[in-house]
Amino acid sequence: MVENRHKAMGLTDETVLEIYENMLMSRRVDERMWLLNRSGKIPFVISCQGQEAAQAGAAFALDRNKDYVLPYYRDVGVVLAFGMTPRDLMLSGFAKAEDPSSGGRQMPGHFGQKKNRIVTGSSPVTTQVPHAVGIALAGKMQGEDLVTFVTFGEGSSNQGDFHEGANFAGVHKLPVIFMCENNKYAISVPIEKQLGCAKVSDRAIGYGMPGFTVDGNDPLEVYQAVKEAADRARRGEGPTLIETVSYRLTAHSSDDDDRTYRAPDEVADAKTKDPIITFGAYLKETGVLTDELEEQINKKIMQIVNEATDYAENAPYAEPESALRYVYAEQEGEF
Ligand SMILES: Cc1ncc(C[n+]2csc(CCOP(=O)(O)OP(=O)(O)O)c2C)c(N)n1
Ligand SMILES: [Mg+2]
Repeated sequence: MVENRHKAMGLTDETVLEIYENMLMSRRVDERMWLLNRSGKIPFVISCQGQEAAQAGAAFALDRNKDYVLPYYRDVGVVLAFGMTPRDLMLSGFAKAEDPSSGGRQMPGHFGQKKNRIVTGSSPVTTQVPHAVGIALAGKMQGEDLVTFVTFGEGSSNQGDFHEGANFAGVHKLPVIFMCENNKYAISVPIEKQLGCAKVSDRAIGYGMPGFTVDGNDPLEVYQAVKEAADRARRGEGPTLIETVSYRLTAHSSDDDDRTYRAPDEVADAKTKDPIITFGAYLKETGVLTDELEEQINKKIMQIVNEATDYAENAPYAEPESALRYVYAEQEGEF
């Protein structure tokens, strides 16, 4: 038996199993999207594969009934944990009218769902960062108990939006958690050519906030860091920058061929640290997961993914006449 780390952190067996299920659901939805793309059924995929542990660990450390999330395009695990369903994600993949993010108007990965406080984002990377800071400012001014959680890639942490948002949050001690999902690439550009500093988290000191780099393949380590950041934010002590280090296991998107810029050995090596495998092994070693339970969970997840796929594939597209809806103001009652 290995050391039971989750118990020491105050997490129950049920919670860590939920975290694992979230990771597995994210992976299976993503894998299905690739199959659908390669068989010509959906136009585009941008993957969460390799980042599920960071996403699940973080989301479970937040208050999923109160906090606001401003995810970026790979955050399948975050949005699932905040209440988006596999069916919702598939509706977006197929660009159907019922897609909660945009009614089939935006590319997949532009998650938005008002009822779950998932705030929609734009395609220019990092624009969600100042939005998260603004929501935190509004919450503070209105005396609301909320934290905003915003994610972005390490390449995107070079955009001005990150620096302006981080500085403003630092000055005003706003309840924001900045989480950089460092997957070592920005499309074809490797980490060594992206940053002048050693770690993304080194930037925190410049904005007057604590910065931490954690193992993005370990959901428990991420959980701990985000929990402490959320507690700090709720105490009025301001923002935190967390960098989760993992590896992008797929090409950048379904329109990219990563064989042109990285060696197959590098990807194969990263797959040995795949968080789905390593966290599954941890749960087995601590006696939380058995072979039978694993089989049951897999079966349940595949059934949900199959149902979501069928539903979305058969769902109607938006009416062409509705194309300008949400672009121009409409008469009251028209929506
Ligand atoms: C402002 C802006 N510049 C460029 C792009 C094109 N683009 C989309 S994703 C991406 C790479 C982002 O890399 P990173 O932030 O590391 O995120 P990752 O995709 O690796 O998760 C780029 C350059 C964009 N969408 N917006
Ligand atoms: Mg990246």
